[in-house]
Amino acid sequence: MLCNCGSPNKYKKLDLKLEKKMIEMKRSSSGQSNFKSIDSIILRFPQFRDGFRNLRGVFEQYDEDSNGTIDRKELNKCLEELQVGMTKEEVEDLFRSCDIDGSEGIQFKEFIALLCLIYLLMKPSSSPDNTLKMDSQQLEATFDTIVELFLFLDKNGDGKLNKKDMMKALNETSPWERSPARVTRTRFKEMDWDKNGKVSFREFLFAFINWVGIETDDDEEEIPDSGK
Ligand SMILES: [Ca+2]
Ligand SMILES: [Ca+2]
Ligand SMILES: [Ca+2]
Repeated sequence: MLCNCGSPNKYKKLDLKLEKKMIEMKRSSSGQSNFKSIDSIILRFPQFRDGFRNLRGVFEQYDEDSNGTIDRKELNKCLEELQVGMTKEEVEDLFRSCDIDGSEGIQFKEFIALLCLIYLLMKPSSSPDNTLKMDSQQLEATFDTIVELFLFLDKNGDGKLNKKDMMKALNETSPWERSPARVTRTRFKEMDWDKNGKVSFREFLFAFINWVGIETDDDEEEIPDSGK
């Protein structure tokens, strides 16, 4: 999934939009956060997993030919039904920026990220009706929490995570307390695909989905660890 390693950021526009959004949200959050530490986040992983699992049905609904991939045609239909008012260009941008394995299609994991980005880009909107028509409060809560977590980690509120903040956050909590700094450095490198020294929201989102681990559906007991 890290095939974008080293390639220049082709989706600057989308990432800039997200960055702005994050800065905005950080400002309006007035520094309040429900998170005290990474520990409190890990405690909520089962909730995240439930939220992601519920999305499986949505994914299958839009994957009309059931090939495990949502192609452009299927995505267009999906966005139409969700009443996402995006231009063709925006949709293409979104499609490519979420198709991170370059498979020319959106797999389940990429779909979660895609919905999260749409949700964010549409919020808050001028018209109250113009929100993602997912009819899922749980899903919105999941996405809101991911954003909250990002804002929690973004100490200086510039809309991206820098190495220092990440290392500090990861080191100051018990699961990583005894782990050498090397582990957190590796984790940071994993997140920062385009190697610009910062973790953007999009990079963070994919890392987070992996971190929560949607592929461990059958294995409830698995404890997320810092390895990998
Ligand atoms: Ca399909
Ligand atoms: Ca893909
Ligand atoms: Ca980066």
